[in-house]
Amino acid sequence: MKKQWWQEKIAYQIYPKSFYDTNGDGIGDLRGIIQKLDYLKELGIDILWLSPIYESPLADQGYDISDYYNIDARFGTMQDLEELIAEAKKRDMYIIMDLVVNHCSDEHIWFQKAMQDLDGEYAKYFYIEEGKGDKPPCNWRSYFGGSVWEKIPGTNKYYLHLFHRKQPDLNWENPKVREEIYQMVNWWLEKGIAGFRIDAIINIKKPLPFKDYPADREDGLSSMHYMLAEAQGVGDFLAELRDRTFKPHQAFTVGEVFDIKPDEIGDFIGEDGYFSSMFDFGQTIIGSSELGSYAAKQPTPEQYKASTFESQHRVKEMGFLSNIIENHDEPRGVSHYIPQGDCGEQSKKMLAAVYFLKKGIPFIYQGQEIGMENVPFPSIEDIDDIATLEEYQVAIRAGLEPQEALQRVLPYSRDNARTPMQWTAGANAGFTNGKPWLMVNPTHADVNVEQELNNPDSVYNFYKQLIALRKNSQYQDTLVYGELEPVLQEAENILAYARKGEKNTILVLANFQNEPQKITLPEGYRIKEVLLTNEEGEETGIEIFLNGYEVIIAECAKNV
Ligand code: TEU
Ligand code: CA
Repeated sequence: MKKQWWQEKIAYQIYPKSFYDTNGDGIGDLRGIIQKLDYLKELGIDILWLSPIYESPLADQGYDISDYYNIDARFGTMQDLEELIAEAKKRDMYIIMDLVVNHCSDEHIWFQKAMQDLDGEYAKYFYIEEGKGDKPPCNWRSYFGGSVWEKIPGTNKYYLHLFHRKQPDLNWENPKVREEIYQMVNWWLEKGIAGFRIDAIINIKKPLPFKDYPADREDGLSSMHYMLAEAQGVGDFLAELRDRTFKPHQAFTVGEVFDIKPDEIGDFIGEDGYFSSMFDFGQTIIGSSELGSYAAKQPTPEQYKASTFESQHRVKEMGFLSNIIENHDEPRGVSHYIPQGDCGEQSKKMLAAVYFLKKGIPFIYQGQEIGMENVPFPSIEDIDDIATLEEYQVAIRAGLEPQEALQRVLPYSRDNARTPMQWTAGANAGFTNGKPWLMVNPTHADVNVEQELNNPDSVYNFYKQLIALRKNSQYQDTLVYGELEPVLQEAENILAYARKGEKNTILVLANFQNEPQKITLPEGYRIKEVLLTNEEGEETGIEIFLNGYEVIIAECAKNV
């Protein structure tokens, strides 16, 4: 694959609302990001992905955009953003924005005009359909619960929203809509941003005409997976988007792509793919249930390993996945993937190393670098996220008692990742002088930036070393471009792989459990030198003793 400017970079996701508040209104803002740029630079970050900051009623935290060309006043001004882009540039850093174009807000002018004239030009920007008798046009279940169809008062017509009813779907079949989108994307790229993370993009193609699929819950509705499996031709839209916008700007783009068909990976992220990269969600979907998150199960280390290798194997030299352990839609990775009771400094570093050194672009989600954990929300009243509130109702409807329902849905709540960034052990974790919009995790007394910067053994400093290692000229070629080969795949709760480059081979050996284990490296591998570990030992050779949650990153000897 041809070398691209972004392949050697490290990316970091900022959730602006919870990053840093500079004016005491309890909401993080763009000036807060500007103030923390040096912190991020010092860590070794190159690319910053900002979750949406466009004008929005924030029904879904900005994933419901009412004006693509404006900044929401709660986050700041266009001048602030321009300053952020310029300040980033001074530090050799790049800003990418969230591109949310499957839907907009019902408060967007297009939708307002559509509702004023259901036969007019703007009505064709959306999906507006006649009901079937007194029923909606079809039985799809929205990602956020209930029908995807919202009745338009005084008519028998409905508009489509795959997400919240305040997020009407844009009609990509209409060439005018596509033109509007390309114009907007180019406007942003010309402003100096380096690219986009592309939201929910697989959903832009609907199999038409609308029809029912088998009901899979008692509500008589069908999950979106059926319609996505049947949809054909999303690639035509995406190729056009690429050619008209991303490609001429050499933008870095990373797709939020679920439900891809296995033979399409090359089309998405190959040499001339629709996107530069796409997230590997293989691990995040382990244990999920069609019944709802109350019925989901935590992944086991063996499942985590299997999924890691499966994703890596599927993509191989075809392209670059983007690797994560969490994002703003997921619980905290350390709480989710490390078996209950075992989450601590050692296991956090172990998880960091195994995901970070896979082939692909490493993404760090804000707070991950200090080991932020899930939040002990005392009650459902403390939850803000619309998806969690719906999952709670699903659990209640399934017959669970309120307390049980809460305990079952909390471990999967999107709000786990959305609480304020923990800067200090002080009031509101140093995030704001006002009242934070969402509660602060009580763990901030121990888990915070200030303390971890000063502790050479902190999770933060481990991340910093991982980043430095991936950028070390001695190992960069191997860690960025080298193939990944699973090692000791059969050994239970051992997650180990080799990265093979022209200059060297690097082994990542992790013991994904609390009990120590002794392993013997297979033929062809012998440790020459440990490059980084979360333990004291300086193991060499082929007989390796691993403590609980120990991880060793080592260079192999040649010719063994
Ligand atoms: O998420 C897309 C999506 O499919 C989500 O429903 C995802 O499956 C779920 O959140 C997992 O918990 C994107 C954004 O990342 C999310 O924040 C938005 O709510 C959604 O699109 C709508 O824009
Ligand atoms: Ca603020």
